[in-house]
Amino acid sequence: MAPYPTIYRAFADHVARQPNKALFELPDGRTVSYRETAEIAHRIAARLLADGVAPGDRVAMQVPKSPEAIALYLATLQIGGVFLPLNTAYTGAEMRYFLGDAQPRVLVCAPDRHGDYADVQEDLVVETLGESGDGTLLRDEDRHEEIFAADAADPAAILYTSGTTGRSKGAVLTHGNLAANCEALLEAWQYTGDDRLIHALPIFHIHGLFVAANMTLAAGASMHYLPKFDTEAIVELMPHATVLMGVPTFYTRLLKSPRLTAEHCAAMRLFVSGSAPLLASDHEAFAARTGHAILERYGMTETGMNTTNPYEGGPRKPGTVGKSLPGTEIRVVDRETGQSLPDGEVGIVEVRGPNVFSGYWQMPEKTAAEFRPDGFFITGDMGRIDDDGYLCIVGRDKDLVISGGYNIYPKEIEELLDSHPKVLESAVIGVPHPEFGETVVAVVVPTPGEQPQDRELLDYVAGDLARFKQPRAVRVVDALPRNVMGKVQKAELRKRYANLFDGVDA
Ligand code: MCA
Ligand code: AMP
Repeated sequence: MAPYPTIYRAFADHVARQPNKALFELPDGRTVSYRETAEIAHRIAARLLADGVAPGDRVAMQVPKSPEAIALYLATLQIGGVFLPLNTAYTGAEMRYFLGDAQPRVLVCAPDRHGDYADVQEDLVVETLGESGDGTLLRDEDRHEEIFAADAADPAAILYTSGTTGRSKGAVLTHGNLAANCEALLEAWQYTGDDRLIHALPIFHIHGLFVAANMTLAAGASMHYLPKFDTEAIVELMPHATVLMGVPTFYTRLLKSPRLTAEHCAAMRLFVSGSAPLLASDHEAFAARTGHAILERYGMTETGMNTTNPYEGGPRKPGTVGKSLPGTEIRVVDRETGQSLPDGEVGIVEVRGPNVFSGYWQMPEKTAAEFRPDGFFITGDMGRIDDDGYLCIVGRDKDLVISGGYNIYPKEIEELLDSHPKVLESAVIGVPHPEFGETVVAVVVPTPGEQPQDRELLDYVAGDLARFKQPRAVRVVDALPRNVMGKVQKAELRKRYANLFDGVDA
């Protein structure tokens, strides 16, 4: 029987067919071909095996973006390991949790962080990888070329997604999840080997890794690979590229560049937005300026991509996320009864298909609680289906803040604030922000007799929270608004502070 066509095998086919084609085009003009990428991956694979990685073992990565980091991802898939990418902004405390929970065999970190992790866990091998491929990971010349025969159901990656209660959960995605979602996206967006993607997203999330990079690897395309988002660098690349994938903040920022014109975008065929709601006004302003209707799609860590506006054959409607991808089913149900609702009514969005993850890492009860008996996954997003059958995300049932495309769970910040001796209790909310979509505000009730200052509270959380999670404003109040059940009314707080960042220069 032919082996399951994993993302790695699709990449390996392109290595065989077009070895000299550039996979990465770097800002300094350097290119890295398919063959060169495979060679780096084979060296990393040998090193990981020498470190004792067996099929099913986790390989964690917290490194700056580089072609070698993608090669590390590929090498992990090649040998049947489970890839665990982690945000470079995570602090030591955050990292300790992920390492303790996932128990990786190997952690690959930046050379300057080696000391932070060297003794964090017994049995953990700590390798280093710097921005230019330096570090211990690529020290040896040994190669390993054999491909582990992964099945569709075998785990390929764990991505952590925070929970409304308790700690973060690791979503286990299988080789089948990655391959099926990638295939559906290639078809939906007509993405081919002729495409040249502008890749400016981080590679520790679904968007930058399993949408942008996987599609490029599987199609045999090329990417202009930027270390991070940079408005002018992206505008500069547009005449040499065909596709951009980004979060809404990308588009808010691009619209500020006077060089963004229809003539300048003439070579581009597709602009994709996702990870957070795109403002209809940005959609319209972008279309007026460039002639391109941004294609908005909807996904989540547990499911990869679920829906997309059409590439062809229908309008790309601002404020909607389109229809389900081939092979994926979407429904909107009543929160309590789980019954499907008629089109037009708002309910919880549920999804079923080959893209939906296999479960949370070592949390069978939590996994069971998020699925209906008929296999639909409960997303926690609120939506409705419009007259044209397009899904509109109207809000979230889950207590989540999305800032610049990064997810932030209030619970984690509240627990930290509440542990401060001058804080009796706190509520953390997301409020509208002109650049990041939403930003974090902490509303704090002091311990009787205390008057905590904003600065001392912010300094207190700073050591344990990645910068993007830290509150951008603190409000000290006498009491939190509660409903009759005693539950904090966050909606009321969101209303109260809705205009806090009005007029902040986006
Ligand atoms: C950076 N900062 C942020 C954020 N990013 N603060 C809040 N929210 C953020 N997202 C902080 C920096 O630490 C810095 O703090 C200050 O803001 C200014 O940094 P700046 O240089 O302007 O930021 P940047 O580096 O340009 O980053 C902004 C960004 C970036 C380009 C929007 O956050 C980004 O690339 N976001 C994409 C996230 C993403 O890939 N999401 C997909 C996950 P200070 O100066 O005060 O120290 S969701 C997903 O995968 C699902 C499945 C899906 O549907 O796609
Ligand atoms: P994550 O947990 O990082 O996978 O983030 C997934 C969440 O991002 C979803 O559950 C949605 O709440 C949100 N999201 C992703 N894409 C969109 C979109 N196009 N519009 C609105 N919300 C989105």
